Amino acid sequence: MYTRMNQRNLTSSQRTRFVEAVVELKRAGRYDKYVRLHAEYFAADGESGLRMAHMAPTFFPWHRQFLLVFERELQTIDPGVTIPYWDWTTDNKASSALWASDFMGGNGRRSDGQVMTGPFAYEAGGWPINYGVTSEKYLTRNIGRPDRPITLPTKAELNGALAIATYDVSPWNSAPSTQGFRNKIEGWTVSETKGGYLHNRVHQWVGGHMIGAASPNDPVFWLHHAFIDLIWVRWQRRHPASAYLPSRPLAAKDPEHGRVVSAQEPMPPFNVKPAAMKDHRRFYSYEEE
Ligand code: CU1
Ligand code: CU1
Repeated sequence: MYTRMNQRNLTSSQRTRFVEAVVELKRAGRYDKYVRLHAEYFAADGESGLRMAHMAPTFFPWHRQFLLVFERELQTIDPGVTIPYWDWTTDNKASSALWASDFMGGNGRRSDGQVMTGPFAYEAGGWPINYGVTSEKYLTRNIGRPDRPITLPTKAELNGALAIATYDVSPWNSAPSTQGFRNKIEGWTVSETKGGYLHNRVHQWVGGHMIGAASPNDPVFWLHHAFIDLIWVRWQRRHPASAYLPSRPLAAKDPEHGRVVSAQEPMPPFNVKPAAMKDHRRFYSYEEE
């Protein structure tokens, strides 16, 4: 049992240890499989087959397991390291210490989006992009999306989503009309021109590699998703009578049959069911608890 901290409360040594463990995973050739795996399980509504990481109820439990596997591998390098979370309702500016040179590094430069400062800058030598949806070898960001400016989600927006008592609703996808908690947080309920809602808008706000299926190329991915995971925890506390849906496999005649996983079916590539992931305290706790 270990604790995930708010990134703003990490000591300077904790910041360094997290970064060093991540860079060591990359150096050892053990990082990029997470980028590939995330891309592989990023099936959209328009594609065929099972949807797992996104546009599906498994959005929360699949990412919980994904982070857990990554975190355990980080701990083989430094047993004291855990994934910090980034509360983007509070640390919502490009000037936040999150983006300092001893941690995530700064924004991409204007000409090509290349991140020039910090441990993940290409010039620093420790962070080549080996598997991307574009051909750049360097990490890119475009904070705030200056050509069509967007801001990070507010506390009021987050609270609005947390008030929804139903976990997810049919058709369990990215339909803008879908008003369940999962899609409200994941963010397909607001158009892309507005940056999407909560989770999606954070990916859009960071920009560069954080947009799209290969988003774990930017290590801030883990901090963003640790907060998404904490949001699920907050929602469970607020709605103790609510649970993961769908609770049972969908009927064969349901158009979503074979496309979404119910509470007691395994989530590939992991051999775990959503129901087994509901209590994070089996694995870790959050600093705010
Ligand atoms: Cu994801
Ligand atoms: Cu994400």
